[in-house]
Amino acid sequence: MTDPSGRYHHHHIAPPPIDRPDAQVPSALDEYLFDLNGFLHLKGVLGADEVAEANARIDAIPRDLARGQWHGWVQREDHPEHRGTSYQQVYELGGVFEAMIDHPRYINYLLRFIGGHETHDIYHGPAAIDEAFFSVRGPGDAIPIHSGGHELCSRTGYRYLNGRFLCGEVNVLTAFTDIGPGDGATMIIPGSHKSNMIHPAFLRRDRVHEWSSGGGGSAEDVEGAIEVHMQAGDMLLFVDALCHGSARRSNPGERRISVYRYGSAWNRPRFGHQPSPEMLARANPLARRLIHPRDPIRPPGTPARW
Ligand SMILES: O=C(O)CCC(=O)C(=O)O
Repeated sequence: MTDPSGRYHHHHIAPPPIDRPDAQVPSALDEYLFDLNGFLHLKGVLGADEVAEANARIDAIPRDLARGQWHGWVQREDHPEHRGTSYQQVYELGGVFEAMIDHPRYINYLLRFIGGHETHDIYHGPAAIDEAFFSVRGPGDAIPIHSGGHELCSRTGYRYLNGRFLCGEVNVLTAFTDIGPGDGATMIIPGSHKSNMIHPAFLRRDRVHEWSSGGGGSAEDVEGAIEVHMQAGDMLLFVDALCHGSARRSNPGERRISVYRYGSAWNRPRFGHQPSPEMLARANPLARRLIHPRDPIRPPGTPARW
């Protein structure tokens, strides 16, 4: 409503442009629930054939690949085995993993929730992938509880102001196996991205030990944390500031997920991974900017790496 006196200025800025009009746009309810809870459960995004294809690409990686070693442009992450086995840069495996860089089911959600439209952030690009990894966990494996609004972290934090989101990092966690009770489900505390206080569970545990070799921990004893049960092909889209972790797997077999993390294009990738020249050459223009926001500028004649 216009103020007839002209005294008051309307501070609610216009909605941002939609970057991919051909792709799904978050509804008003999606935005309300994401703001309220810090996550959205997107069901049935990948079909059974896509899940099978992705699992086959993972199965092509030798199971004895040592921590830190490479399979083409995919690297096994060097973390303690009580968190299972993780492979970084899985979009390099192609197929479904490559399509997930800018998947039409969620790309507009990411760009809306990361925000920065029509601001200085956008000079760097629409957004960027921080890391893209696949995690395989067996019996006994888990990840401890971490994150939460109390951290006030630029990289992962949650913010909404004047009609715009400004999330530091939004994650797309995709299930490649069905995940139910005993399977080591992801655990979250709904709404904890806005928490002003540290959860007391953080204070009663040896956090260095539980993340270290010989340690281990899960989110199971954390009051308020709930398991997110998923069907293979479902996705959990959440702001990283949400307090999260996983249950410990007690069932036989494996739990398989991927996590693609996205943030502002002025970020750098978490571990410094770079896309391969082949990947850069074949990626569509938006996907290319998400994995490689900027080409370096050098004096004429200076050879680029690629
Ligand atoms: O493994 C999970 O279920 C949760 C993943 C997680 O904690 C993370 O991506 O930071």
